[in-house]
Amino acid sequence: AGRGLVEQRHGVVGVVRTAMILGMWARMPPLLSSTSSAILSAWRLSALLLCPPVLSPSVQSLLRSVKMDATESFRKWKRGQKLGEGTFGEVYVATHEKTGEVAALKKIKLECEDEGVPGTTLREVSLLKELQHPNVVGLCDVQQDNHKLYLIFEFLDKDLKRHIDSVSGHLSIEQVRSFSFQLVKGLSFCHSRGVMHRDLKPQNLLVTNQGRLKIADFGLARAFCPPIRPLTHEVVTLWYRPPEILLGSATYAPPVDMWAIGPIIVEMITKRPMFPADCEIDMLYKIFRILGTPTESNWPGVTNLKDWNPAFPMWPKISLRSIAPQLDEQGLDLIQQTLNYDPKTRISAKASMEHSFFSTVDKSAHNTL
Ligand code: INR
Repeated sequence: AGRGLVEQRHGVVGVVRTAMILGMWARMPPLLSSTSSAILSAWRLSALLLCPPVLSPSVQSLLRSVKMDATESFRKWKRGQKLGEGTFGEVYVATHEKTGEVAALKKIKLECEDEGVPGTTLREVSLLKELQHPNVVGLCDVQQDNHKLYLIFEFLDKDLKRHIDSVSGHLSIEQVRSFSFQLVKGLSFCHSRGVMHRDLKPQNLLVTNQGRLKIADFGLARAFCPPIRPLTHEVVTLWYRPPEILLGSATYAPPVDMWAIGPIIVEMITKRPMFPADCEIDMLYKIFRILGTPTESNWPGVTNLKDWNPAFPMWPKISLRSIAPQLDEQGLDLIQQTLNYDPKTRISAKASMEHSFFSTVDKSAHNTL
């Protein structure tokens, strides 16, 4: 039953139907080590390559690369120390057996492990491989092993949360400006390719000691469909979630990602989360207490949202300056625009790159990988 829901949420019902008719073709068989299984796998893979209605050229090329992995070096990456736990699985440091390169290996938990990796997942993953930008953590390799999927990413020293905590005193305004610019630049690139993040937070922004910022965890929501419950006891953070989602809007659009930019910038400035809520209603009320309770005049249609309650208390708006006093006028204006209640008029990633807060950023300095 879960599977049907997942597929509807992916919006690929048509493809899935075709795939169901084709039965086994839709799911990648695991790559097995014994020769006969390898031959059988190779045969099934070849059959998949001849199946144009289901597979796009990019998936076909991914399948070819997976097939190569099976015959050449089966396990190229050696797993090391655990780095953390994300929505979709555990992340480890990994080293390449031959070259010694260091990478981050993400072990993906699949919903129906016994059936292999769904073709739709592989398609999304192959699209992610093409999402290459200096401010997006690159997906370098995909490895499949016994019904498990491993994604190999670029490795960066630490995440922004750890970085903020490790700095004694405050981050300099120039560092905040530079990180913020790199963040909206990476986001603008992904949005222009039709890929949304859906879960931006300091924990999945990776930074280097050289001041580079790259967004991690991009597009995985579409590829794997977030589990309803977290994988472990870890709590899914609500702190960067926009009001339209909290009020029950079912559609994720790029403004969802833009909302998170405001609280992330404020957190870089103050070193504390802007909306540290412990449940959805607490989250809504924490937003309302700062930005004022939304109304039909600043957010047309808000009262028709599924979880709008006419009994919500009416709070007045307070000045953002009192929230982040260290921030200049331009910075406050950018935050105000990312926290615009109406998603339709919220600033876009592309427009925010031109915002006056970034007028002093050396934009060419951010262009090298
Ligand atoms: C570090 C992480 C360094 N690097 C945690 C971490 C602590 C210190 O998660 C990480 C990653 C990395 C990472 O270097 N590359 C990636 C995480 C992720 C993707 S994801 C890629 O998708 O957020 O789990």
